Formats: sequence, C-alpha cells, structure tokens
Amino acid sequence: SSHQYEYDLVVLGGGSGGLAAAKQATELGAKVAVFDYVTPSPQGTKWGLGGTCVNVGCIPKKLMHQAALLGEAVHEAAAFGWQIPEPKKIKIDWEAMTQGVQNHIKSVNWVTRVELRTKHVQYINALGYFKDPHTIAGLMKNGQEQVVTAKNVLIAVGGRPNYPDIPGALEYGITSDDLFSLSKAPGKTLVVGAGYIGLECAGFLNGLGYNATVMVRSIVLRGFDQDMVKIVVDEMVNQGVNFIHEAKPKSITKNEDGSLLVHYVDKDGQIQKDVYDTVLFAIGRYALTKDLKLENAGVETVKDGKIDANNEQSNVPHIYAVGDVLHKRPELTPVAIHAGKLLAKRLFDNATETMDYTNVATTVFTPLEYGCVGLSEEQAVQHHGEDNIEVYHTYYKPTEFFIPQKDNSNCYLKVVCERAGDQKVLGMHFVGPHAGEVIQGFAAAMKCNMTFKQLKSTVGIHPTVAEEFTRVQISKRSGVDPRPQS
Ligand code: FAD
Ligand code: NA7
Repeated sequence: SSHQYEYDLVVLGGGSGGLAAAKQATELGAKVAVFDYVTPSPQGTKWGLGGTCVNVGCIPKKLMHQAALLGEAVHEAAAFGWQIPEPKKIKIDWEAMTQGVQNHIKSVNWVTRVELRTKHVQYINALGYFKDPHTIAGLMKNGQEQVVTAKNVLIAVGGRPNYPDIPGALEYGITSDDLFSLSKAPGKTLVVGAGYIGLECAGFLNGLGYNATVMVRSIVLRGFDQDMVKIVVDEMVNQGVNFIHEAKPKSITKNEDGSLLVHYVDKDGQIQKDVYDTVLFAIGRYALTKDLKLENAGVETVKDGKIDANNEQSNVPHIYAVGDVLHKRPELTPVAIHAGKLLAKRLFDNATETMDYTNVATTVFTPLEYGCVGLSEEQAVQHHGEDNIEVYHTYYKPTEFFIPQKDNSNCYLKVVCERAGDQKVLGMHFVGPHAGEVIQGFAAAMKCNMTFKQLKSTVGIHPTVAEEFTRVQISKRSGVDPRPQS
C-alpha cells in the first residue's frame, strides 16, 4: 500500500510541468512534495520558484518583445497624429525596463508559493536526487539534507542553456539565464545560435536600440518551414539585425576597456574578428538530469541527458517525466503543463487520456512574429509526397500598417493541405502582427480535422490580419503571384 511511503508523489523540479502535476495531484487527494532548486548560472544569476518559463523564459522574453514593439509604436503613433515631442530622440531605459520585468517575476514567484501552500503541496527548496528508486534526498542551501520516500516520482527538472567549448565562453559569455536581469544595458550584442531563442533575443535587442548580430552555424530555425523562416529573417534584416551566416565562434577575450573581442571562423574558413559589448549564447539546451543520480534509481537517459519516456513513463514504472526533460518532445510550457495534468489524472483519478504531442501550435516572437501549427511544407512533402499536397499562400496588407507606412512586404501566410478531396489542413503558417493570437484558434480547428473547404467557408472578421486565412486561394502550384494586386 502507499502507506509505506511518506508521499504519493514526489516531484523533482518546480517549473511549468512539475507544478501543474503537483497541483492537479493534490486536488485529487494525493499527498505531494515538490523539490525546486536553481543552480546559479556561470555568471552567478539565480532566481525563484516557478521554473524557466516564469523566471528566464517565456514571460521575461515576451515582456521585452513587447517593450521593443512599444518603441516602434511610438513612431507609428506620431504618424497617427499623436503629438510626441521629438519622437526620434526616444530611447529605452534598460534598467527601468528590467526592473519592471523583474518585479513582475517576483510577484509571480510569490503567488506560486502561496498557491502551493493553499493547495497543500509541500515545497522543499533543495536540489533533489535519488538515493534509491523510492527515496529522494534534497540538498538544501545550508548544506543539510532532507530525505523523503515516494510511491511515485515525477522528473520535471527542465533544462539549461549550453555553452560552446571555446576559450572565454564561460567566463565572458552570457545566456538567456542572465539576459533578462542584466544590471546594465547589453550594448552591441553578438547572439550565437539561430534557434528561436537566439532570433527572439536578437530581435528585441535590436528593437530596443542595441546593435544585434546573429551568428548562424548552418540554417536558421531548423525544423520550421523554411519559406516562412526566410521571410522572418528578411524582416529582421530590414529592421537592422545583422546576420553572419555559416560561421562559428572561436574565442572570446576581454579588452582593457571591458569590451569583448570575438574571433570566429567564417564560411570560407578564414578567421575574422569583431568587438562586442555582450556575447549571448543561444545554442540549445541540455536536460538537468546529471544531478539526479538516476543510476540509483535505474532510470536511463539518451542524448543530451534527456529521458525517452512512453506516455511520460520512464523505463522504471513508478518514475515518470514531463516537460523539457523529455526526448523528442516540443520544449514548450503549455506542453509541459498539459502532460503534467493528464499524468496526475491518470495516476490519481483512474483517467486514461494520454498526451497528444502532435499539432501543438507555437509562435516565434521575432519583430514580425511567426506563428504556426502542424506540418511545415517540407514535412508535408516528406510525409505525403509533393504530388499529394496543395499549398495555398498569400501576402497581405494589415490595415494598421498604411498610415505609418510600415513595410508590409513580409506579411505572408501559408496553408498546407492534402491535395485530394476536401483537402484536410496539415499545417498553417503566419508571419505578421499578433501571430500567436492568430494561430491559437486555428490550432483548435485543426484538432477538429478542419479541411481547406471548411476554412474557405468560414466568414472572416474585418478588418483583422487573421481573416486573411479565410481569403487565401492562390495555390503555389499555380505559379500565380501571391502578392495582393491592389
Ligand atoms: P522548467 O520550467 O525548466 O522547471 C524545472 C525546474 O526544476 C527549475 O526550476 C530547475 O531549477 C529545477 N530543478 C532542476 N534540477 C533540479 C533538482 N535536481 N532538484 C530540484 N529542482 C531542480 N515556451 C513557450 O511555450 N513559449 C515561449 O514563448 C517560450 N519562450 C522561452 C524563452 C526562453 C528564453 C527559454 C529558455 C524557454 C522558453 N520556452 C517557451 C520554453 C519553456 O520555458 C519550457 O518549455 C518550460 O519552462 C519547461 O518546463 P519544465 O517543467 O520542463 O521545466
Ligand atoms: P535550438 O532551437 O536547439 O537552436 C540552437 C541553435 O544554435 C541552432 O541554430 C544551432 O545550429 C545552433 N548551435 C548549436 N550548437 C552550436 C555551436 N556549438 N556553435 C554555434 N551554433 C550552435 O536552441 P534554442 O537555444 O534556441 O532553444 C532551445 C530549445 O528551447 C528549443 O529546442 C526550443 O524548442 C525550446 P544548427 O541548426 O544545429 O546548426
């Protein structure tokens, strides 16, 4: 019986997935403890309860993106007739912005703690690890250990940013773990890595007025639809972001004035150098499983320390995993939360529903946002064959772009469909303002197996950018120019 253990569930990691599972489990009557502990970054940055999303991920990222968009909006407002004294002279106060962002985070940390208390989840601020398959020890800041026993264990320790193995990287480089609480403005910044985190950071830094350069090793936004990616990059270049393609950093040293000298290998294999104020690595993340002493529990890991689970169950039946720690699953907060809740219901409510990881929508918060759900065109071709898919696409002109004469040449969308019959929609892609808001509802429609015919029979909301999805009719195959003719 479960009485031989102190807890029905012990959760390792108080982030998106772990907290969602813990709260759901106590609501269902389980006795639950959560271990959460943040190891400081190499630069010494640390933060509170709640995990990556709240402290060093989605939330501060979105807020800084918003700060950048507001800077743009000031100029637009002037075009709409707002009397703004010297709009050309406006600039961001980095410290003030960062303070606002950090204050919000602190308030979320606090609310999270209170919520755990009211829901009777035992929170233990300690670095947890396995003593044996049912015994977890937590090393607290004061060096003491707290030991608990658990019937079930959930591993939800998430991940942390990688550093490249080059001289000066750990000493002088920062990552997203440090950026959102940086005490002084980053200045001229080199962002190494062209995944979504690298692009987003370069995008908002440029929008805030700092010179930003992205160093791309191979391709930009691997895994995303490459037509859309090209548009996203074009727009970033338009707005002033620099890209160094097919290049790799070689070393970082510090100049006497505090600036950083970066040597890198360019696409021709030549050594180049440039000086930056900040070097930000966004080259992927590793799962935080090393500290867990998984060998004491017999839990196996695969590449990058990740756990290859089947319905969130590891190779040890009473040990589960959710979130970024999972192998080959989207590293997204709502994915971790959803999987965590469903798992708790299966464990403590005899539920049977399992997590569906397909067709999860996401948005890259670049200056012009890119939202998508379902297959990229490349994936559709791979799965269905080029002859069996139809791709509809169009450029469009947001109404609100006209008066400030904002460049609309990169407002573009695409619908990837089956070619036969009513043309089931396989993927939807949107570059433009509010891309996340635009895509979310269509993700629900795709869950309901929407066809292109049904999309076309949907009446739009005018004037919006989302309605453009109900108007698209030009197939790529037709070769007709997808630019609006008016
Ligand atoms: P986490 O939230 O990382 O939580 C794990 C927790 O466990 C951490 O607090 C960690 O310190 C703690 N821990 C680790 N080891 C131990 C241990 N041994 N003992 C105790 N505690 C431990 N997702 C989105 O959906 N939208 C976005 O816009 C978005 N933007 C992002 C931007 C950035 C810059 C980053 C880095 C990520 C972003 N993500 C975004 C991803 C999102 O943050 C993660 O997918 C999500 O936080 C994963 O949740 P998790 O529960 O797996 O782990
Ligand atoms: P991603 O999405 O894994 O992207 C990492 C990027 O960094 C990608 O462009 C890589 O290029 C590049 N990379 C990887 N290693 C290096 C080295 N050593 N030097 C230079 N460039 C490198 O990571 P993010 O940090 O953006 O996001 C992490 C995850 O969080 C991501 O999976 C999201 O789902 C959530 P490559 O294409 O490999 O050549």
